[in-house]
Amino acid sequence: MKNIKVIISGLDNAGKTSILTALDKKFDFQKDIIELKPTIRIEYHKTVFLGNTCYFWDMGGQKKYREIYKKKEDLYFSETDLLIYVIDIQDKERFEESLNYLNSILAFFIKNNMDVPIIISFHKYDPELKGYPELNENIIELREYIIEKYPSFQILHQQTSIYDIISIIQLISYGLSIFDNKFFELSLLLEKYLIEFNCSSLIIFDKNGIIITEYYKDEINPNLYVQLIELIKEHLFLLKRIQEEDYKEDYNFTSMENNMLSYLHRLEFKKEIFFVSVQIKEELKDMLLERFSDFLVELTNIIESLLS
Ligand SMILES: Nc1nc2c(ncn2[C@@H]2O[C@H](COP(=O)(O)OP(=O)(O)OP(=O)(O)O)[C@@H](O)[C@H]2O)c(=O)[nH]1
Ligand SMILES: [Mg+2]
Repeated sequence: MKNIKVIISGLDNAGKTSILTALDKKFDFQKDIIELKPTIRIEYHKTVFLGNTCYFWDMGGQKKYREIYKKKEDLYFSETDLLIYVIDIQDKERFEESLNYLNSILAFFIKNNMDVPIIISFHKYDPELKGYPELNENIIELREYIIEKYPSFQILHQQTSIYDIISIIQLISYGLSIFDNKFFELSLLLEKYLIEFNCSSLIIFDKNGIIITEYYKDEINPNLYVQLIELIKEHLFLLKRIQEEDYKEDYNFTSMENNMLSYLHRLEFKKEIFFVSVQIKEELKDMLLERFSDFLVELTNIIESLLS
């Protein structure tokens, strides 16, 4: 069992606390305060993911705080396992300031030979803004700049908005999944069974609704995608109910539009609970059920090695 320290940084008003609040509401993250001497109170949010306890440090981004962190860098930034850096992509005027702040954090990591994986959250990418070319160009530019400037870091990125809860879940899930290369094996397994079941999507959640791994059909059309998002939302909702009501059913089929079915399967393993979520055409249901136990055997093998 490991403790994972995740720093969430970015300028004031970037949306860090909002991101964590969205997660708290949806899942059972526990909120707490760490008293850090001398003056600052850092709020941290905690969850357990695959047997590891993850602490998310919400680092207030106002200038006066940034100056304090700078003075006591060791206290705040040492032993960081993952940096999530949030940039408000609607606030072009402050891109430069934000990149400077990112630079000062990475300078600390470089100075101390810390090989910290980084996820950049291009935040406030609200659903209604997705079609704006200027916004998308800004993101590409920022991304290229960052990747070019810091070739020695492993940098992932994700567009996020608090109005798109899936994007927030993906942000956290990608972040946590880079700690173990067995996730790669899981991804291959999902790819294999996606083809075998001929389904549209295959997703594994932990009991808090954090995505452990996911796989989608390549040629997913926009209609299907909207349905898929609805399905994930519904499954997260169901997950929450299952937790609250101590629901014991092992699976649940729900009919969706266009002869599609959503299937949620509960898997209990070494006292940990996982969920497999599948979106599939109705006529393929029997075939799915026939082959599902083989899939579960292979899945359990990998999860076992992840938990050990
Ligand atoms: N449009 C939009 N607004 C957002 C989003 N996320 C956060 N906001 C807004 O941005 C403002 C700042 O959000 P906070 O979460 O307080 O920002 P913060 O990064 O924690 O700021 P500091 O604590 O000062 O560092 C609030 O008014 C939020 O409602 C988003 O995805 N889209
Ligand atoms: Mg905040």
